[in-house]
Amino acid sequence: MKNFEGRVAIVTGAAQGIGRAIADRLAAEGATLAVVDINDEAAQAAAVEIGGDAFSVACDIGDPASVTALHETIVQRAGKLDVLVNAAAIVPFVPWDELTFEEWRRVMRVNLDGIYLMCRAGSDLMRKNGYGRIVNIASNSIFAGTPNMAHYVASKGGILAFTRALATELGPHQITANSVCPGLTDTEGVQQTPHKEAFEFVEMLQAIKGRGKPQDIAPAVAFLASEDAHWITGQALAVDAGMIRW
Ligand code: NAD
Ligand code: 4PL
Repeated sequence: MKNFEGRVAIVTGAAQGIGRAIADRLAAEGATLAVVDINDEAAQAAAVEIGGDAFSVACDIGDPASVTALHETIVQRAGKLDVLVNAAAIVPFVPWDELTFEEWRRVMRVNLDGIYLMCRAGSDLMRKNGYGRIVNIASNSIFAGTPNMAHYVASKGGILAFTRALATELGPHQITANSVCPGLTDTEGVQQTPHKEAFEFVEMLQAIKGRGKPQDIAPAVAFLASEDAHWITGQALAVDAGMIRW
């Protein structure tokens, strides 16, 4: 079903991993897709692979000027914004004893400041048409208290709470805001960290066995980003084979 025909969507972090799988899914369902990532080369390659009218925009979501420029480009290239999926983040592995304030700030700048900047600019654009779907990617680590990423877990908890508040602010404009909380997922990013050793451990806690892939996360995001989800806002959905329950 072409759920996103005539819809313009931004997916951040779409050069690889979970963001890429979400971009693939929305484009396959007809969205005009902006592949947004700080990794310009990989974002360009992804947009070419996705094909159709997908285009890439290089953006550092933690930089206000970069986010403003991105939204100007969206207006020029697509004329409006219907869907914003914030998947870009830093996924660190830093034991507590090694966690410095500098490292804390590095992660907060992207994972929390970046979400604010994208939602600020994105929702201002959506309001012009009185329609919008925002999906922010949090993590089930906020329920599990996953080790070696206290700053990341804090940033993701911030996303969950912020998204609840955002839903209240944007409801009057027919814009929904929800978060999705993936469990450990096999991505390029995770493969570059010791988190890749944790798959067997999380599988033990999952109701459904197996190793989470980006393609396991994308359908839940696509649903919350669809017109059908108009009566759902301020919610958080765990997509982790039943590892956590709430
Ligand atoms: P990844 O590291 O494979 O990909 C992240 C992408 O974000 C990269 O392409 C990177 O270039 C981009 N990015 C980083 N900083 C950016 C910035 N400042 N501006 C723009 N783009 C930037 O990550 P992933 O594993 O696919 O994770 C995607 C999302 O899912 C993240 O929000 C992550 O926190 C979340 N998540 C991942 C897992 C997991 O186990 N992989 C679990 C739960 C939640
Ligand atoms: C359970 O979001 O949710 C490792 C790395 N383990 O990034 C995550 C779990 C990781 C997670 C995450």
